[in-house]
Amino acid sequence: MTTALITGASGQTGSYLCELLLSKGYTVYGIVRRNSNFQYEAPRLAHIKDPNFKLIYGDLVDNPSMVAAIEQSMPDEIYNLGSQSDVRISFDIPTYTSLVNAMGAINFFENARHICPAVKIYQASTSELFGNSIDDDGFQRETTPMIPVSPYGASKLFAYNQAKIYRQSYGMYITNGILFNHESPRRGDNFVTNKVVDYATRISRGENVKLPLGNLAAERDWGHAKDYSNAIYEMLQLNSPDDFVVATGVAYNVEHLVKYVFEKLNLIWQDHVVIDDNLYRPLDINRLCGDNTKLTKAINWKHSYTFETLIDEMLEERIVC
Ligand code: NAP
Ligand code: G4F
Repeated sequence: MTTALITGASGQTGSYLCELLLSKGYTVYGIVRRNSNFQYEAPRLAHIKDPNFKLIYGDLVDNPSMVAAIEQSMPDEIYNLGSQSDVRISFDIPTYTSLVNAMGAINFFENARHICPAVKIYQASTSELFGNSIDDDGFQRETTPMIPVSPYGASKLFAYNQAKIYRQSYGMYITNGILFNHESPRRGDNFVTNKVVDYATRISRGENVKLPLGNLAAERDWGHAKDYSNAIYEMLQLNSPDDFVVATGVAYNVEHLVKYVFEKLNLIWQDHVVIDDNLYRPLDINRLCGDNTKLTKAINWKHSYTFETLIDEMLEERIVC
C-alpha cells in the first residue's frame, strides 16, 4: 500500500487530492493546522470517512511538527501544497508568506533528505513565478523567464529553485508543478471567481449588496482543481522528476468572468459592480495563459472542464445552498 503525506490537505486542491489518492487505495496522512474552533479546522475534509485517511496537526513554520509528521507517516510520496496562497494578502504579510512558502518548503526538502531521501516530492509551484514575462505567442511555458511581481510569487520562486537544487545536488525526486489558476466550488471566497459567484447569487436572491472589485482587465487561465489534482498525481508517477506547466491554454479577463456569471443569472453586471481602488494590487500580472505541451507529452492528461462548465458548476453549488 502506498503512503502519501499532504501539506495543505484542508485547502481547495489538497482536499481533491486526498479523495483521489484514497480512491487509488493509498494511505493518506493530511497535515492540518490547529484551530481553536474545531468547526473551522478542515471543513473541506469533513465528509471523508475512509479509515486509511489520517489527520496530523502541524504547521509549516513549526519545523519540529513537520519532522514528526514525516517520521509518523514514513511516506512514499509527499505533496507540499501548504501555502499562504493569497497573492494580494502577500503584500500585507510578506514575511509570513515567505516563512510558509519559502522556508516551509526548504525545511521540508531538508527533512526529507535526512529522514526519507528516496521519497517522491511534489512542490506546488505556480504561474505567479512568471510575473509579467510572456513569450511572443502570448503563452507562458517552462522556458519563459520567471520574474515574479508579488511577495507570494517571489516566495514560490525560492521554493521552485530549491526544489531544482535538491534534485540536482542530491538526486532527490522533487517535481515542480507550475499550475495556472484552478478553481472549484471549494475555492476560497477571497479569490475572484468564487467572490463573483458568491455576490452574484446573493444579489439574484434579492440581497441588497454591491460587488466590489479591483482590476477587471487582468487575464487568467482558469481550470478546475479536480482536473489539476489528477495532473499532480500523474506527474508524480513518472520515473524521473521534472518541471511541468499545467494549464488549459485559454484565458479570459476578469470582466468576461463577471459578465458571464451575471448573465447566467439574468442580471446586468454594470448595475451591481463597484470598482474599489483598494482591491488593486501594488503590482499585478496582466495575462497568464499556459502552454501545457510538455506535460501532455509526458503524461496522459486532458482537462475535462472548460471555463464555462467550471463556472456553471460553481454557480450550481451556490444556488443549491
Ligand atoms: P488554498 O485553498 O489556499 O489552501 C492552502 C492550504 O495551505 C490550506 O490547507 C491551508 O491550511 C494550508 N496552510 C496555510 N498556511 C499553512 C501553514 N503555515 N502550515 C501548514 N499549512 C498551511 O490553496 P489551493 O488553491 O488549494 O492551492 C494549493 C497549493 O497550490 C498552494 O501551495 C498554492 O500556493 C498553489 N497554487 C494554487 C493555484 C490555484 O490557482 N489554486 C495555482 C498555482 C499554485 P488552512 O486550511 O488551515 O488555512
Ligand atoms: O483570484 P485571484 O486572487 O488569483 P491570483 O492572484 O491570480 O492567484 C491565484 O492563482 C495563482 C496562480 O496564477 C496562485 F498561485 C495563487 O495562489 C492564487 O490561487 O485574482 C485573479 C485576478 C487578479 O489579477 C486580481 O487583481 O483578479 C483580479 N481581481 C480583481 N478584483 C481580484 C479582485 N482578485 C481578487 N482576489 N479579488 C478582487 O476583488
